[in-house]
Amino acid sequence: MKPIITAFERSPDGGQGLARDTRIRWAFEEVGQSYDVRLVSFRAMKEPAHRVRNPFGQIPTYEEDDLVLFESGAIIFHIAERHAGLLPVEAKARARAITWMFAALNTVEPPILDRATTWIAERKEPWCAERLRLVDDRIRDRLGDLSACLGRADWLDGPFSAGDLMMVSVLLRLRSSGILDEYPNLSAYVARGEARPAYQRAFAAQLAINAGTPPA
Ligand SMILES: N[C@@H](CCC(=O)N[C@@H](CS)C(=O)NCC(=O)O)C(=O)O
Repeated sequence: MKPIITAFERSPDGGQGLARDTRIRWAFEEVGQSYDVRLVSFRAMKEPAHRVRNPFGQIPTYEEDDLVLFESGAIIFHIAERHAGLLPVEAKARARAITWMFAALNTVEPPILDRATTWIAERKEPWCAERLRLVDDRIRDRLGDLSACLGRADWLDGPFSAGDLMMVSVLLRLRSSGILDEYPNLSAYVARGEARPAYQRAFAAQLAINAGTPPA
């Protein structure tokens, strides 16, 4: 049985690839594992049948036989543990790649998500511009450090890994803000991630659903 993931029946981003099923699809494509997708509406996500998969009523989830997982980080780690290609074999390099997965999710993604939430939920508030300025400063703190760490390297620690997959996925959310352009090596890093054939296939698959032309 192929693993099954859940994705939005209709993504709020209209197919820009920012919903987190895209990062799972990308991981599957990198390791050559085919998968099925169960599409869920916003209403269905909050119903008991979906909360069995994710207690918070969110996507993405992962099902394989009687194993059910949620949290994109846990799902990608699970995929990377079971297939070659996303985590180095050498123990210390592997531990460092996993560290970058956590850094992406725990250190870099939070202020980026805060920006999205401010924009979506608070943009009509009179203090929104001031709040965005503060949030953007926190993002710049993180990007400045990340940019220094990446330097002129292609990837964060040796060959492309699940750490890069996660970091690029997180940074992609900044594209429309223009902030990423202030860090040319990070912009180029994200572009390198997006140029990978596996990412292109993942992006196209989610776009097809959101454009109403899923593959037969
Ligand atoms: N930390 C979770 C976040 C999951 C999440 O926020 N999912 C979004 C889509 S990308 C969602 O389901 N939003 C709808 C909602 O929360 O009601 C993960 O990485 O999987």
